[in-house]
Formats: sequence, structure tokens, C-alpha cells
Amino acid sequence: MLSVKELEKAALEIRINLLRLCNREVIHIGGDLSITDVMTVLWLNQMHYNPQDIHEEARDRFILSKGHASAVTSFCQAALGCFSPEDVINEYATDQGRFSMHSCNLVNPYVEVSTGSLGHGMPVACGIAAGLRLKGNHTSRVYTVMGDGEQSEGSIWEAAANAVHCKLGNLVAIVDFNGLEADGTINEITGLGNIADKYRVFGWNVIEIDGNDVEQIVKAFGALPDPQTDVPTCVVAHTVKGKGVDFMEGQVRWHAGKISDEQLSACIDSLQSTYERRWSA
Ligand SMILES: Cc1ncc(C[n+]2csc(CCOP(=O)(O)OP(=O)(O)O)c2C)c(N)n1
Repeated sequence: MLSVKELEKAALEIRINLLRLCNREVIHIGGDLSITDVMTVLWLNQMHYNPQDIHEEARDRFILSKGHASAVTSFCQAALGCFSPEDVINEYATDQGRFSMHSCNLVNPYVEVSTGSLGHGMPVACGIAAGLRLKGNHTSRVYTVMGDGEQSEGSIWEAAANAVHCKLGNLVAIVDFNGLEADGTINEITGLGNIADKYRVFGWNVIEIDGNDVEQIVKAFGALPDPQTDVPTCVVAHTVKGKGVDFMEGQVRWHAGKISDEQLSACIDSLQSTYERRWSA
């Protein structure tokens, strides 16, 4: 297990890699940065996943329901040693490359399920969780990461009801509650109200955290019920879209985009000095 300081350092490096990629290609930088802390803790501390044996039956499964956050997923996997960050940057959006705007398992075996069309990853995660039970696997968990805008897809709520009905205590759904979609705020576009309460009413175990606070994320994952139990868990992670980059934070305009060389070096300086200030005492 890594310490909070080590996890924050890893999250810093993942953010820097995201920005380096964002200097080369248009990526979904806002929603990558909002979920970076959760993804770092998930991949580096929480999930049972061996890059040397990616089909191991005992692995935890990860389904990126908000499939446009493929870049942060790839850099987390790179931090785990699946491939290098340079591989991600050099191959991204190239004809023969393994990495692109959405995760695709036809070209990248580290992707459990291809995603990108919102509303599909969560139902697939439910199916896989039910399948593991049927196969007699009672130790693996299935994690899925969704967007808050994605919650307006009806398929999410069919799956949410089904997960309770099928008693899928091995399912952990994470909502990146950053308050923004591609074109505006959640409240302007769909007005979803209290997403945590909605999952509670559906019968889920709900944990609400500050999803940009590594200590809280570690604690929440550490408190997950045993996968053999009957109630699925929803972690509602309150986050900031564009977290860590001052001109992107809370800005709809930075749902997706590309940055200049000057912006890149200013962002890296700012991220590094924030980390150093925090841990210098
Ligand atoms: C079915 C479907 N409709 C539309 C899109 C286009 N799209 C990509 S990202 C996005 C906004 C998603 O917002 P949210 O789920 O809140 O993600 P985040 O803000 O975390 O990036 C949309 C509408 C899509 N990928 N799939």
C-alpha cells in the first residue's frame, strides 16, 4: 500500500502526463483531471490487478463507463507498468496506436470493455458482476466510473435497479460528480437533483466523499463492504472539473481541448509547486 504522500505524487505525475498529451492532441482534459485522484488510488492502491497476468480470474474488473476519460485510465495503467507513459503519448490517435479518445479493447488488451457511448459501461459492469457470482468467483470486485452528466442516460437506472435486485455486493459504481457536462452545468441541462439520494432510494450503499482528497478516497475504498455481501456500493465523488489547472477548473470550455507549449510549462510549474508546498513542512 502506498502512503497518501506517494499517492499524491503519483497523481501529480499522472496530471503532468495528461497535460503533456493535451499539448499534442485534443483530449477530454476536464473530466480526466477531475477523476485523476480517484483513479490513482483505485489503480495504484485498491484494485487487485497484475499487469503480468491481465486475464487472471481473480483480478478486479474495471469498466470506464465515462469512456471519454480514456487518457487518465491509460496513464494510471502506465504507472502500474502495463506500458510506458511515452507509449501512450506517442501512439495516441495514430493509425496503429493502442490509445485514443475512447478505450478500445480490440487494440489494447488492458481495456476490459470498449466504451465511449455513455450509459453502457455501468450496465455491462452489472452483467460482469452477476457473471462472476454465477462462476463462483466471490472475491473479485467490479469497479465502474461514470460521469454525473452520464446519469441522465436511462440505461444507468435500469442497471442501478437490477444491481440491487441481483444482490451485487461485488459492484462498486463511482460517480465523478464534477457538476459539468460537455455543454453546460448538470443543473442547466438535465437537473438530476441529488444523485446520492437517488442511489440510496434504489437501495444502494452510498459513500459520499471529496473526490479530490486522496486521504478521503483511501478511507472510502478501505471501508467497502466485502464483495460477498448483497448490496452494491455507489461512491459519489464530489470533484472539480479541470482539477489542478487554475484556468480549467470549473470551466465548461475545458471539457475537451488542447494546450500550448507556454500553457504546458506554466501548468507543470504550478502543479509541482502546489505539491511541494503541501509536503515541505
Ligand atoms: C450516448 C452518448 N451521447 C453523447 C456523447 C457525447 N459526450 C461525450 S462526453 C459528454 C459529456 C459527459 O458529461 P459527464 O458524464 O458529466 O462527464 P465529465 O464531465 O466527467 O467529462 C457527452 C455528452 C457520448 N459520448 N455518448
